Amino acid sequence: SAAFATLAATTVAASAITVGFSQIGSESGWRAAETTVTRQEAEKRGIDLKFADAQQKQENQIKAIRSFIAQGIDAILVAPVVATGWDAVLEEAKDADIPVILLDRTVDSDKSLYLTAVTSDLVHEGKVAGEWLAKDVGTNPCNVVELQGTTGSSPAIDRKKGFEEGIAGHDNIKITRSQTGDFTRTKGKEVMESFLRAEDGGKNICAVYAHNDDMAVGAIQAIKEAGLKPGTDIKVVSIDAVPDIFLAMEAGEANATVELTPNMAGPAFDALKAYLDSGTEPPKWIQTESKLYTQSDDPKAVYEAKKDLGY
Ligand code: GYE
Repeated sequence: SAAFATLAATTVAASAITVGFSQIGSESGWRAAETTVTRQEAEKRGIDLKFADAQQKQENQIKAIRSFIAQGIDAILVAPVVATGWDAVLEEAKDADIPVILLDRTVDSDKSLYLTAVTSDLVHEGKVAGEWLAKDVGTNPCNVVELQGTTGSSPAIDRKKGFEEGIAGHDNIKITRSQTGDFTRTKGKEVMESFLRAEDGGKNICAVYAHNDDMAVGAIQAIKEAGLKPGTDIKVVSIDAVPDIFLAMEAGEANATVELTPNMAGPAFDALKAYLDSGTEPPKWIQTESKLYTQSDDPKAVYEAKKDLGY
């Protein structure tokens, strides 16, 4: 009947939801793309997205989440900068019946404190990078320097572990130095410069493993400034698959990367909708794909395909 149709239309309009997103900051090209894509995915679905940039600080994320709770919004997305210290604020969201979805990084809190986590298999990514290197160097000796992500973040912990698994059993490959570059180009370059100085101008380094492409791009710059050829004198392997690493690959200056999709929000919003509409509980982990790219994967074409996607 007409009355029913009106009521249904009203219900649809009233069901537009508000979601708070506590983003880490803008340390990397990948992070910038995730922010852009999250806004696009929200807009597509008519979701009102409240965005909070934490400038890399957990305390700012906790404040933002508390403010979302106080506003009584419908759900919260959070990309947790570090893995520990979330229990209290997640309990508060739970007490307020506001579902929380983790994006791209995990926490060490009890799984009952969040609805789901949309992330890649961060250990697997590191393992793929390590296995690529092991295959590439064969039986030649290889000293590796490692640029770690943000200290205490799940990708830094897991990508380190995974890489070590990937090179396990290859006694010719050794990680000789490992330090954080905080997922940024600037720090990646700085730390690589200190590694090069400490290792006879780089002569004792066979490869650099960076926990993200941005640090790899910084390291490539440092290697060039030291008078060596990145990609040949020192192999470069990293994670994310941002457009700039494909330019470096095309130039022969980067060797391999493992792709991380910046679209974590799409699957998160889909799971949220099913949950809010019909109470469907998503799995605790929604895993995104990881794909290895090397110089033989037409880096120029990949660059062209990716360059306008929000990076
Ligand atoms: O790889 C890196 C970033 O949390 C998995 O964070 C993500 C990582 C990503 O800044 O570039």
